[in-house]
Amino acid sequence: MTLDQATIAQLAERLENAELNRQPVTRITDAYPDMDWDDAYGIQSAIRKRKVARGNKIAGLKMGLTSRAKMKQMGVETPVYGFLPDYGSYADGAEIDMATFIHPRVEAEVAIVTRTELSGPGCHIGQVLPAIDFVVAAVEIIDSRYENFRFDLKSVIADNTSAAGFVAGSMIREAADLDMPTLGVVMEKNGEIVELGAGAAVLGHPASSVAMLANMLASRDEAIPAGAFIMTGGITAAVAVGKGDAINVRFQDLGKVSMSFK
Ligand code: 0L1
Ligand code: MG
Repeated sequence: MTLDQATIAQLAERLENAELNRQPVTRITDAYPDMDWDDAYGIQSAIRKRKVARGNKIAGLKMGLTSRAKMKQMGVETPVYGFLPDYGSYADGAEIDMATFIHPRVEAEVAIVTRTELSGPGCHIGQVLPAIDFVVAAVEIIDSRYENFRFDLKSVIADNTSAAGFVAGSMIREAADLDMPTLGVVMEKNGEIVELGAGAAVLGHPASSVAMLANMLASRDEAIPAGAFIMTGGITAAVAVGKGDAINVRFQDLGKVSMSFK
């Protein structure tokens, strides 16, 4: 770690205020170019503690930047993880208030709910598959707190990987009934197809993303608890949304997820 606790706390406050007040800020590595990965996850963890202290619950965990399309879109090379605050959970079909966000984007994901705890290091897909309770379609709403989504990997980790909301579908399936890598996804915006993809876009298999999450958490002496809801990462590139837009995502074997923005 290169930052002291007072600076970590101050950066967590700055980024959380940007979220709560919908006022974007410049990326934090401009001011702290020497910050390291522990600093970045330390700031994210301090934001999480601020929310929990205020009475928010943690609805789940997320992996981000798990596909080539997303890495290319954002100009980065490594997956990242974050947490999902409860107030970002929207029902399927919800009309979502644009005033909640700065410049939201949506991406289609496979979500996995665990039955048993998973811990690293050394966690692999062979341990993840039997630990899955069920699989559900989901759409993540991301909203960077940085101006123009301009960030680098450490800045975006500190900003809780742009997590802002999610909508889960209503059909739940057992992992054994799905071929997750070939599971197709079609995203429509206002009735037009804007993105297409398949589950393999997520590190070859969405369950591999869960294994990677367990291994990344292990380096902070944490594990994935039983019953965790995990967004495994975008299958499609993220699509910008604005007032009046309707999003409908069809998932092969998992039904559809829709929402609109007002
Ligand atoms: O969930 C994601 O893949 C987002 C990770 C952060 C990068 C971004 O804001 O696009
Ligand atoms: Mg995502």
